[in-house]
Amino acid sequence: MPRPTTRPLVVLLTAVLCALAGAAPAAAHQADPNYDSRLNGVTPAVPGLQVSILARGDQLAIANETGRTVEIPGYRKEPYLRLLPDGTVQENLRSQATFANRDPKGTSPIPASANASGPDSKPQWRTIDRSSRVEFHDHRIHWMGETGEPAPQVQDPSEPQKVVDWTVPIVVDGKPVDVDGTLYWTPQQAGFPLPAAVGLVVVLLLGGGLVLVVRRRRGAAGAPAEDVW
Ligand SMILES: [Cu+2]
Repeated sequence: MPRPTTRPLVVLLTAVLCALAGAAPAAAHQADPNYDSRLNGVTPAVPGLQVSILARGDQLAIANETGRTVEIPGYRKEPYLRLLPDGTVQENLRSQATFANRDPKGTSPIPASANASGPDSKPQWRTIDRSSRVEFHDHRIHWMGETGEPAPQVQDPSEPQKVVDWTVPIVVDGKPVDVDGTLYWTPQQAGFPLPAAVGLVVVLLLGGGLVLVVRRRRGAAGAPAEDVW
């Protein structure tokens, strides 16, 4: 009878490593891991309005089950996004924010026609979804500086601390609603991102445990304890 081989173990470890490698590009789209933006609340609370922060502040997500219109103004108070009661989600092609929010650093080109300013400026709406939900990047809720660079408010870069409170004003059924949160400095170990460190520990533990299991089995079967790795 052939000896049990370590092939299934190698397959398992390879799968774990591939999963970790696959996670890396997604992580690259997240906000700076040295910062964490957290939601404090929505004032006044609106039944059916769900607000959340994704990927440490990279995206703000708003779902509208209020049965009313939810409007999200841009940085110049111009119409930027709106969620209609029937689930339609639209962006204003005349809003600077529509283009400036397409990348985290705000460096996407902005067409000259995106020059709306103020709440009464004429919008040009484009339907982008019908899911009652929108996720967008907002430059007010995250760190816009270089990755890993501490904000001026950070006294001791080795210690986590609050950086700044932020507010994103929105409008529900014509009435102002504030989305409030706080940006925190959350220093990571230099040069070695936390997810990679956690992944490495998992792989080492798995690998160590499997070697032990294989050796014990061989020991029990009286097989020579040679290493097949
Ligand atoms: Cu930004």
